[in-house]
Amino acid sequence: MPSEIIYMCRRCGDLLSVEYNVDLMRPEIASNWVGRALSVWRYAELLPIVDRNKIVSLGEGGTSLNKCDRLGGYLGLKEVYVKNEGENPTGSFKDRGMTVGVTKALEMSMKRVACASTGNTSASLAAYAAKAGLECIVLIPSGKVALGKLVQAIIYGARVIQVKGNFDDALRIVEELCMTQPIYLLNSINPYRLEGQKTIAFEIWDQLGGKVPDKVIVPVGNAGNISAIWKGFRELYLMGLINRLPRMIGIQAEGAAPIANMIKMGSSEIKFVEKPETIATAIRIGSPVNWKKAVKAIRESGGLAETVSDEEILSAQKLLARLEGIFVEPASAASIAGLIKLSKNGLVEKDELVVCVATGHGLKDPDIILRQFPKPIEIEVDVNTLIKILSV
Ligand code: AN7
Repeated sequence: MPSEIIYMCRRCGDLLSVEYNVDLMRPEIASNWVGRALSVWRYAELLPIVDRNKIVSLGEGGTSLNKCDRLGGYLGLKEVYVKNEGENPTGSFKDRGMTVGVTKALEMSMKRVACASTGNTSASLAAYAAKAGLECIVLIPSGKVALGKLVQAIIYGARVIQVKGNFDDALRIVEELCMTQPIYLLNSINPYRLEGQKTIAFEIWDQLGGKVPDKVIVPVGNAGNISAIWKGFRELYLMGLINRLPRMIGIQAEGAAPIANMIKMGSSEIKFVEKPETIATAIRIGSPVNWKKAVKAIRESGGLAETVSDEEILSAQKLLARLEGIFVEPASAASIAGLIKLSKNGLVEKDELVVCVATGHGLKDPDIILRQFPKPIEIEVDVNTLIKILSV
């Protein structure tokens, strides 16, 4: 029942997924979308909200899809695109899920919402809870959340609680909290959030004028987003709006790569990482709750997974900023680092249309940049000094 507060299947204990009446799965639905702005709610027919007048929105979605010719040229690839999710209201793709999830919390008359987070989920939930007038509780791993994200959760008025453990530990206890208290859980075990996030696929399809990418490259942490994007493409296919599907490519940081390791080994079992470690704190996750959905997305689509080192992540972050003017946070740069590695290994070919999903804004994590560069030079107010300096 859509009105029931439930996160896991009562029979098998697995996560749930939102499925729509087959009558909705027709190409004619898309004619409703044409007159609406590019945004999450352009695709309202395929979002699980009953009363559209009660939507909690901050203007999420409608992010740019940038054709990256300088990056493509550098890699010898013809059609590289970056979907810049940093343009969302709180600076990450999480807003797509929260507009749906927090609206759902209101539909269910919940007064309090909560999540565990590596940073972006908490920033996003805090903002949407503020807009909705709900009390927000966020649990974050002590000292492992990028400054910008922490600041966001604080200013939006969330109750921020640091847990002496990692994200996986924080998620475990917030799940327990929400099972026993009337608090609505908005981590990605909540299937409504993934519904909002699947609109990344719809927008890519719209922005490419109905073309389907050959490959979609996504950084993977808790593995909700890659699952959601795959669901989006599959729904377009079920509606008869596209006649082929992209290959889904998941990228994880070397020190937090249970899914990539499993896929690369062709294994049927996952080995969670007990002490995940990476500079990309957003994806510093060892036990991704959506792993089954993500593995299915990658395998069903004929895709693959790859790991990248912290060094590769930072160098891809710099490269994207300098070649394309797009500043993303380290976790997002993992998708670019993945593209670089795969193209070097011949796993992305010259003529393929590739879309990298850049999940969050670079300003979220300024410390990581300052640590890598010297302080800018300082001069007296004197034009001759300026000219002298510029000439060397
Ligand atoms: C920038 O905020 O898990 O694979 O708690 O912030 O759907 O988990 C963040 C994840 C990629 C991974 N890029 O997405 C959180 C959190 C950025 C992110 C991911 C996250 P999933």
